[in-house]
Amino acid sequence: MNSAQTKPPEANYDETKVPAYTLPDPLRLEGGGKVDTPEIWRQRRRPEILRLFEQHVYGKTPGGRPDGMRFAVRSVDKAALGGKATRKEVTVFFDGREDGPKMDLLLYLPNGRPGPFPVFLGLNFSGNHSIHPDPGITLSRQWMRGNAAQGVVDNRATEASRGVQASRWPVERLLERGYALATAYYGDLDPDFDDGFKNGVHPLFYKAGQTKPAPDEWGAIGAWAWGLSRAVDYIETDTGLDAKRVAVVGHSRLGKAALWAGAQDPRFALVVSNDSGCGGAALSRRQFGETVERINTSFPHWFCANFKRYNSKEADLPVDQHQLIALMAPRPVYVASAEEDLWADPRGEFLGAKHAAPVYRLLGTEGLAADDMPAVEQPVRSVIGYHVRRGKHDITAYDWEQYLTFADLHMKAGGRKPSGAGGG
Ligand code: GTR
Repeated sequence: MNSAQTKPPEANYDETKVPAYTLPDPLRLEGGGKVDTPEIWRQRRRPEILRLFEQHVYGKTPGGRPDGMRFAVRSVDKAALGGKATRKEVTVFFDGREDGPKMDLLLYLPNGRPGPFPVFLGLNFSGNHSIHPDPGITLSRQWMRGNAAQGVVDNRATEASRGVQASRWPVERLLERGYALATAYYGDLDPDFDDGFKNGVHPLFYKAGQTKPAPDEWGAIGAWAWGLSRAVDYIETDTGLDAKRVAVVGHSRLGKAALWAGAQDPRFALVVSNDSGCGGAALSRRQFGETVERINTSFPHWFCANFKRYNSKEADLPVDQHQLIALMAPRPVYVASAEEDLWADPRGEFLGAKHAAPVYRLLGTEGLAADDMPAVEQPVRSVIGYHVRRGKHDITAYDWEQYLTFADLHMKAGGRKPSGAGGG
């Protein structure tokens, strides 16, 4: 194979070279009718858009909560982090079997305050032990991407891997501000390499004779999003946690997964996309930075096989990513970018948020209180929130401060609005 022929074209970083495009209208039915009442949105248009994302982008999730799924509390320490927190570890056995696919959830709850606590839930990249140096966290035994700097040896974490991602998880700050944290390693759901879906949770749902997902069935992002919903299944059973106030947060590929989880599962009261880029909050039609062809080439296992039809054919996509954000409506959603993260297309992420706003307005909320991209580190805190911070592709203390303040404003006090989450 001639790699020069198969290599996707170079990324565009020039705003003047963004092609002219027309976005699919979230407030127009596929058959052409106008969506001008909340009822038409809920009953017809929302399900239609969700199906289009399933069919063409992320793939259908073949099952919800599996029969036989069970939770086992593996450890509780009521005096973790010098007494500031209660740390819990809970294993979710997806089909009930000890040796079947499972997810280890790590939870921190604030001490010395009355619960039940609102929760920030997010998957992590490097194992639960990586989010904090706390020696009480069980070291993950799962496959990890090779990373000597993170103490990964032969694709397994070691003691040297503890706390290597701590800058991304300001646990004490969350606790101080009255939130619990729940996290799990994304590789528990599907290890992030292209193995034809032999490992991870996909085989749990194969029909007799099936060996890989059908072209319109889920890839890795679908599995990560599914795992986030299974974490909520656990949260619903824990009286220390407020299952009506769960914010799902994710960085980068896990921001794509957080958005897809929030779109499918209305139990998420608030959704945060941090630098999620292509296939996340950024408009695909802009073809700025990472493109559909590029992402499908580098990561053939992330989306459904049908998504590859749109390689270099963004204009043919029946949806664009503003409609994914609109699926959250009227629930609060926060999109964040980083100024130097051009690969993720900060302006495209802002426009994804902006073009979701008509749906939010139809449902009686303000939408996004900005017509133009705000200046760096000038957060917009309407029900659709947005900021672009200084610096690179990462999730930082600055980002978390904005999410905590946004959650205080839109989730902590009243919980979900009486109009209900965007469920149906
Ligand atoms: C990049 C990928 C992005 C983003 C990022 C990440 O290689 O191109 O879409 O997902 O990885 O997850 O850090």
